[in-house]
Amino acid sequence: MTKPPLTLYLAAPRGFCAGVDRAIKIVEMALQKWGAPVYVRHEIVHNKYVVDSLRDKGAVFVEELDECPDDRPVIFSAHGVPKAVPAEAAKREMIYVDATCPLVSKVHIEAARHHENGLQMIMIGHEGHPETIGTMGQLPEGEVLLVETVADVAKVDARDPERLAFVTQTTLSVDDTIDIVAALHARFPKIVGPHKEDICYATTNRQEAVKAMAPKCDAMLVVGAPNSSNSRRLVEVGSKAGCAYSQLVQRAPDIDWRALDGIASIGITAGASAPEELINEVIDAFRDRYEVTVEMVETAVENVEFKVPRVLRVPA
Ligand code: 0K2
Ligand code: SF4
Repeated sequence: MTKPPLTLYLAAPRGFCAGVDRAIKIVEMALQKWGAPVYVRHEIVHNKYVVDSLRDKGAVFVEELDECPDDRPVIFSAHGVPKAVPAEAAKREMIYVDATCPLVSKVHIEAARHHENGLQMIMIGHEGHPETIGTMGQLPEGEVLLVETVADVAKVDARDPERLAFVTQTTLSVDDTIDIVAALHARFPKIVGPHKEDICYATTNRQEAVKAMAPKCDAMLVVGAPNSSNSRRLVEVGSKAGCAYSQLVQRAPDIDWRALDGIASIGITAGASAPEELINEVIDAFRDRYEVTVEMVETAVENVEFKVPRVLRVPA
């Protein structure tokens, strides 16, 4: 039977970012250095395939430090942790390695600096997300006010409206955040913050590529996990940019072929925590059913790399 033709648009950049790559390597190096088991507090990155592969090599994933024994190393995930977490690990004299992405750590430092200058902080982020918990947890309880939407800005109860600063989660929707930042500036003209926001290069680039790709596609799939904030934002960006059927899939078996019936083009991208193996698995599933012509939609070239410490340092 002849296969129907299909144009497969492939977004670039897509998939792993420098922070994810570094975090995974840190777990692998820790396993080599200390042997199994090495504990990891929270999924090192939000991807089941990555977590399962590391678990197979001897990593043990837990949500809280009190689930770890004192005498085994523990790694903190790429999303960052509240200050109390390394403090507790140090108190228990544990070996710990912080795999927080350097771009998240940069936001932690910004928040601490504003606090030292006596400014009250506002964080634009998603409630309950580990990165938001980690960034807010850099300062004492109650010092950071969370804002999720433009509507939340009106509800901010500032100690002194003239002494405020803001930071953001690194994986937000660029366009939604522009609106929230504008609302903050409108209500608090003296608010201090980054030039635009703290959204990282990888989040920005993946959203830009989707914006260029979505209008060409009959449907779009984002390879990524349901708990991956940056992946979910790509689905939203795809829908808003003109591709009404934009869906998240973890792996090829998640594809709803019936919903794709009759398409002539498909767009494929992946969140920053989705490995290329899974993207290839999805592409191969299309090749099985269609006569595929791949067209790249490249809006940026990334060459960011974060150094992994050559020798994992044990904190003093
Ligand atoms: O996008 P999320 O913050 O939910 O996290 P992941 O899907 O694990 O992607 C890596 C980003 C980690 C920190 O920014
Ligand atoms: Fe770092 Fe951005 Fe990747 Fe998060 S998405 S790990 S902030 S590079």
